[in-house]
Amino acid sequence: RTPVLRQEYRPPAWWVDHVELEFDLDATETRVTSRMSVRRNPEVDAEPLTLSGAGLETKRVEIDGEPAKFDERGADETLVVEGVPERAEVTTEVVVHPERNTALEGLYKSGAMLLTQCEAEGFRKITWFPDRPDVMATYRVRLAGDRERFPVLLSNGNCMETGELDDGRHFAVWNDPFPKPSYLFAIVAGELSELADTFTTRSGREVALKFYSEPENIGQLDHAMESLKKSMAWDEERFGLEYDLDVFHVVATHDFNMGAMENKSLNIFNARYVLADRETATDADYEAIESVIAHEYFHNWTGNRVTCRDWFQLTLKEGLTVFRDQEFTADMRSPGVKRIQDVSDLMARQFPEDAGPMAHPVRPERYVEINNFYTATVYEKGAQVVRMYETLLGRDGFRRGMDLYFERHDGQAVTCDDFRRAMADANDADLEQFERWYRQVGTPTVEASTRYDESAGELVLELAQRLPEHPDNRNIGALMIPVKVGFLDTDNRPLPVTLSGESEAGPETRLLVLTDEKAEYRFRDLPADALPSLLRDYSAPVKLDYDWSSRDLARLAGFDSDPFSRWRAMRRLSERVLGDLIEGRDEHDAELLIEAWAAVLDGSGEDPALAAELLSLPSVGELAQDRDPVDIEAIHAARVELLGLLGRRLENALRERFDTLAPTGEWSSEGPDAARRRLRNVALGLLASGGCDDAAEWASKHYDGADNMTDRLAAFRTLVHHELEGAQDALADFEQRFADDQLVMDKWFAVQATRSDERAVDDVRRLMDHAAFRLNNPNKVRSLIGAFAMMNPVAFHRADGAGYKLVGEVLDKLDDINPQVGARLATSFNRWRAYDDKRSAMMKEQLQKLAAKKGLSPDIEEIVTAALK
Ligand code: HT7
Ligand code: ZN
Repeated sequence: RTPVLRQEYRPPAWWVDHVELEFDLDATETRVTSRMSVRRNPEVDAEPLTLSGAGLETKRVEIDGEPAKFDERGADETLVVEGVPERAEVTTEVVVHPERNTALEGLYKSGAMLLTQCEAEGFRKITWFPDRPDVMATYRVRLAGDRERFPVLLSNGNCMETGELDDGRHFAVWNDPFPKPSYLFAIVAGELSELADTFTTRSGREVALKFYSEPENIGQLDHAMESLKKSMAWDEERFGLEYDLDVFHVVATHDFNMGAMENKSLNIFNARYVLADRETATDADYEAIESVIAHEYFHNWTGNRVTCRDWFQLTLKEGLTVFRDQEFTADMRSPGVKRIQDVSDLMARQFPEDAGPMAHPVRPERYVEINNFYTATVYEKGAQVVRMYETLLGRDGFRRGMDLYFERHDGQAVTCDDFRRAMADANDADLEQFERWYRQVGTPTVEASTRYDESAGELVLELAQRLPEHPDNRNIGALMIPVKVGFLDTDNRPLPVTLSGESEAGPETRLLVLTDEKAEYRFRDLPADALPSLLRDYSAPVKLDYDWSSRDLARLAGFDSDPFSRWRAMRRLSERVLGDLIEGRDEHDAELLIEAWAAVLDGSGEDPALAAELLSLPSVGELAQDRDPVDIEAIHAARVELLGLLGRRLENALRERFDTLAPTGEWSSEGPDAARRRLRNVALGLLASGGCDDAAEWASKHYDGADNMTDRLAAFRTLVHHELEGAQDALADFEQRFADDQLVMDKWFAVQATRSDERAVDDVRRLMDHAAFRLNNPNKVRSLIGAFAMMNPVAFHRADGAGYKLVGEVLDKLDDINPQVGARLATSFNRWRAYDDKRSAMMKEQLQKLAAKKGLSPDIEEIVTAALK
């Protein structure tokens, strides 16, 4: 298939100023009439009006009320309308079939509800339209349907009118005064319960907030509502951004391809990011809900009011909005812990993508299927790129840039270059070189070395940067890389960082900006043995190459003032020990690691959440990342051995922590209480890893006595993953207790799918026949098959290929049901070349089988072709 290229962007030949849509709703057959006010774009060469559409049954096409001559081209899914004057009203009428739509893009059915998903190119599955984000129109929408089946009828904007029709039908008219791209369009129709509240903006406008769910879940919406109100207040405070309409709606659905969607004033959410109560949601769920609610709300300005010119600019809205939601969570909870979690997530998910067959810049250059580019690179690395603006310009400078961005571009569809220019112009800064971050592929490396210049009495830090080998990196040149540095003295106290030639003592953390391939920085008044702490706060999305001794890593892990630096040091130390164990070396620094963990446990009362982050080992998947060939069994065995050692050697301290962290007051999902639970559950897991005698008894007691899902799930996981006595009872109890709760059953599936035992393959096969499992439900696919393929390398890479076969079979089916979800799963075969010959051949076989499939979706084809290349 021919890819779309970024360089080939052309402005649209036609604008659409306004659309009137009419929906005659029915699950089997919905009729959609569209009246578009179109206008020729005088700035481009004349072309006939060309509309996009997919799977539409066209009934009528008219120009200004008269039948039009048109050409429907199935191959490129377009409708070319001949003879449209400079300005005209173009009417189309089509029929679509929501019930048959298993891809969950366009108009589809979830339970008894009808709803839409339009980003990126789903609007064309609803009606003929120039379905591209730079065509922005106002929408007026009339929904009509059976009153009993669809008592609630929602669309974007304000409700203008409702009324009764014949035959038990009714209607509602919605008007959205803000011009928007078609991907932000939405409707929802169904029998839904409502939780209502209000928010008064700082300029005194009252906004009606309404959350909708299926009636049985109405009691689980409060946390999401509170999160929304916090988000609205935070965006006013931090960025001066107020909500602009009188209503804001959120609807929860169980059938959704991603997390949530920021449709103008009608956000649609995967139920897992809305519904929560103490019995069914973990603390992590509570935090994720708060952050996704914030993310979608923040899109109202960064994405909706100012949108993307084309899909290559996706990071303009996504990178920026992820940065904003990360900052929000940092403010609501613990900034240090949040930073660690974001970076660790980047390393676990984005680094492999950056090193894999689908590697692309944060602003991709080409795509076949845009849905494949909603990636960790565009989102998470994109957020790190945005964070670098703030690091370079300071918080106030960043705010000035944001203000100018909105002043210049409100109501427009723009590019990443427009954003960068606003940042530069608002601060009188030169950010030309910064543009390279948008073009480079792969994770850059910064090599650092230090030496002491005796004669000058200066400590010298040398930094050099390097991009990975990739054809697209050939003409990039040096990046602009902010590197925050600090130094510790021999008592592990921070030292002022003063550059040679400066008269006053510098700060404890200093920002260096590396703009050349190599640079040397000279510091005065530092002792020769000062311990460098580099890339504090993870100030740039790079790999840092510096040769710390294990002892120095332990010092940084214990005493650096920067939480991220502490976490990274601990991570490196454990990777070093694990590396030695994997290679079968007898000499290793496990004792040092045990000491460092003991110190963390000892001081964990101060910040249990940070302690929980520090007391973790890299996963088998992360350890496999940089290895070639990968020996999964050896990695897993080393990890089990080290966890066992840590569990045994720290047993007393762990027991003591488990006891002292027991709850004393009322349950709350808030930070301190959640942090206490978190560390307590880490302690329980380690005790089980250590094979401590009464681990089974403790875990069962913890399971039975749990009054919240965090504890119950942690105990359940410990029992099942360590195959402790009581695991079978817990499996049965959990299943029976939560049989009616789809979201909790997802957890039940995921725990079994991630048991790092080769028999997990057979369990997954069996569970696919469970009454609660559906292959056409993305949450179920993700929790059982996705968790197995992505988070259980031990079982997925089973030597006889049973794991590959299972995932290959599922992919074959998913390709027909939901290619978008299938394509994500297909990336589990990306590293097939890094395994031993037998495994490698078996993985390749699955990829080839898929590639040979007749009618393979472009989504899966793009992933499979890249992997096989
Ligand atoms: N902007 C949205 C991205 C999206 C999506 C959401 C739900 C289903 C399909 C989707 N395709 C793309 C979500 C976000 O980043 O906020
Ligand atoms: Zn987003």
